[in-house]
Amino acid sequence: MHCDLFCNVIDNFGDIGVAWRLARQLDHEKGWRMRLWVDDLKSFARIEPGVDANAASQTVGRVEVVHWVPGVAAPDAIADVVIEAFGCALPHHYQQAMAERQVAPVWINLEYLSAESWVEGCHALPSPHPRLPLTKYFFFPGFGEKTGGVICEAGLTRQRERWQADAAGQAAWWQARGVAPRRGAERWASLFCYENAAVTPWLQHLASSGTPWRVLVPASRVLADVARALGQEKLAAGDSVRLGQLQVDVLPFTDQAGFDRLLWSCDVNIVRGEDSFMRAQWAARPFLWHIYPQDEDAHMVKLDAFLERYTASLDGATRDALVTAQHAFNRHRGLAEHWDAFIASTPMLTRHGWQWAGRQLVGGDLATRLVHFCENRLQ
Ligand code: TRH
Repeated sequence: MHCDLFCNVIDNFGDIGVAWRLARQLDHEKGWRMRLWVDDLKSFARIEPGVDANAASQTVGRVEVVHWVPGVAAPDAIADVVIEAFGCALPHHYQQAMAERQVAPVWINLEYLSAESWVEGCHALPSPHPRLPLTKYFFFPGFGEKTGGVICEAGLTRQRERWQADAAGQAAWWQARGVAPRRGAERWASLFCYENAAVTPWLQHLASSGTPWRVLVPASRVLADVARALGQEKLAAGDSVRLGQLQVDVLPFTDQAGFDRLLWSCDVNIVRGEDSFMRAQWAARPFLWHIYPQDEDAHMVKLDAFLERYTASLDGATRDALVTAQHAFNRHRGLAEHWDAFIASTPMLTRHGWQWAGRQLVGGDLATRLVHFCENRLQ
């Protein structure tokens, strides 16, 4: 099966993060020949060091990666399956060539992940082209068997369990990256979120708390809020600063496997967007999600839809602690005040995280559901 996957990077790393993860999985696990068209190779190279940001065409792993200049670069051959990630528009001449192909390709629009219930009614709906004999299908990632599912590589749980059981291996891995080993009862948190005014008082709260905390921060948009808490003018990758009970280590960006290891190493993870949000769930540890902000607070509806599902089987006190902390963080105020209650509920949330992660793959992961869907259409 040949597949062209198109990705237009709107901002940050989530668009390419999801597209790259899916391209690799379809290649490695499903045996598809993947060609990934990306309009922003610089962002891609930040999360995949094997990418040459200046190459018009290259092979990374076994995936063919093409620098897509919309309106200029046009695919020469039409694949069996054509995926446009997040509604990026396909070139008109490519659509024309799709229509002229002897067997029309399966055309998929891969949508953003949402836990909202309407997703079940919209997943897999066809949309006939207004002029050409082509049909595009909306493929909605989601939670539940009537959606497109969520991205998860085969064997990920085993890899995570091996990592989390190997304290010496973890210490060696971190030491090789200049991060000192865990000190006694020290707890670790990762912080990968957008700018957020709740971060500065929260870090100051950790600095004066009864527990030693290490916060590991990939060098990203939140750094100014972190620097403010520590009384620093600026922070950069490699910096390590102490304030009372708190030590903050600023990390360089790594590839996606390295990012997983960060999440697997921490007691609590703070993540954002779409892909790191899912990776925190696969880490099976308590997490806070800084959801991508949208106009008119539309993101708060999405946040609540997720929290409703995620907390459905939790007891009232644990649910309240989690939901209150999530709301405070996403409203950019009050995380410091609600942090201790959230942390007190982490033993329950850790157990819950394990069960939740296991349940999300009933009905298959996203790549498996996508392959079945495309194969059925092609028959
Ligand atoms: O970067 P994000 O905020 O991305 C997105 C985009 O903004 C997108 O337009 C928006 O619609 C979406 O959010 C909701 O967050 P996300 O999705 O978590 O993507 C981050 C990616 O970066 C993820 O694949 C993990 C990866 N990553 C690394 O590979 N190495 C690193 O060191 C870090 C910190 C992240």
